[in-house]
Amino acid sequence: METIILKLGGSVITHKDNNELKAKTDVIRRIAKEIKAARKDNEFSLIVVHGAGPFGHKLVTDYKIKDGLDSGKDIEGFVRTHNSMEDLNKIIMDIFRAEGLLGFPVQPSACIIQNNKKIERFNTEIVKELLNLDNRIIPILYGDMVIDKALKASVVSGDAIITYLAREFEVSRILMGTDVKGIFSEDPKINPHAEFIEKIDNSNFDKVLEKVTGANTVDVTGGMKQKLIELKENLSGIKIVIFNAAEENNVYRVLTGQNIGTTIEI
Ligand code: ATP
Ligand code: IP8
Repeated sequence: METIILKLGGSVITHKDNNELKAKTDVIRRIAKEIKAARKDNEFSLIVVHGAGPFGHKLVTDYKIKDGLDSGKDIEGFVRTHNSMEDLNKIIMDIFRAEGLLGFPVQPSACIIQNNKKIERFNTEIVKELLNLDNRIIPILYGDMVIDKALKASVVSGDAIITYLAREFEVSRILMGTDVKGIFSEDPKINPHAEFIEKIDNSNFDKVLEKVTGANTVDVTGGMKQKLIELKENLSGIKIVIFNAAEENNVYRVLTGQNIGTTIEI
């Protein structure tokens, strides 16, 4: 049976655009219903990873802890950012539960240690065992603040978690839900005439990357550009789809194998 990783981008599930600490509960509910419908039609194991939006990026920026911890106030920032990510995760968990999904939170800060902003150790066994126990269980992880051997603590993005998991598990597809149709020749929010790119492979990757920028929002993990670099550095041979999860029915469509968004095969 195939194992799929689904990313719910911070831009989809929170008000990342205006930097407000509010979850888009209607969107999360719709996505939960679409996951449920897809599972009725197809059998697959699913891991969900969600981004932070302002619940993480705003706090890390306000406390100025992007590059590690220093003073006592930074320690407070580290703890409060993690607390805030748990708040967002709880909103998602409650909605998934209300919709009848068996979401199971796996707290990244309790199983990941970084060294200079890179994952050094990640105990993925619990995720593996949850999926082995019953494939209706959906482990849910998220971008978080974790212990860092060089910097005391640092941010781990949902995207870094995904690439690590994908290398550990036999993942067939990574589906990255964001708030734009896929990858464009330029940021489509800045240039509405930017050209949509349907397929990225080794022949056009570098050219595409030149034109991709970070997010226009408060984002300490590098936005779309860092997402592509992360994927290229760590994953080859896995099909990745970047798609618009803010658009109705797209999560259902992509989970059931319909062709939408930008496909990356590198
Ligand atoms: P998070 O990382 O917080 O989970 P996310 O996964 O939803 O969020 P972002 O990091 O916010 O994704 O990146 C998505 C944003 O990237 C889009 O909203 C878009 O404005 C921006 N972007 C920049 N360059 C491009 C490009 N060439 N093609 C598509 N989007 C781009
Ligand atoms: O939104 C960032 O995760 P991302 C996590 O997946 C924090 O990049 C704490 C800012």
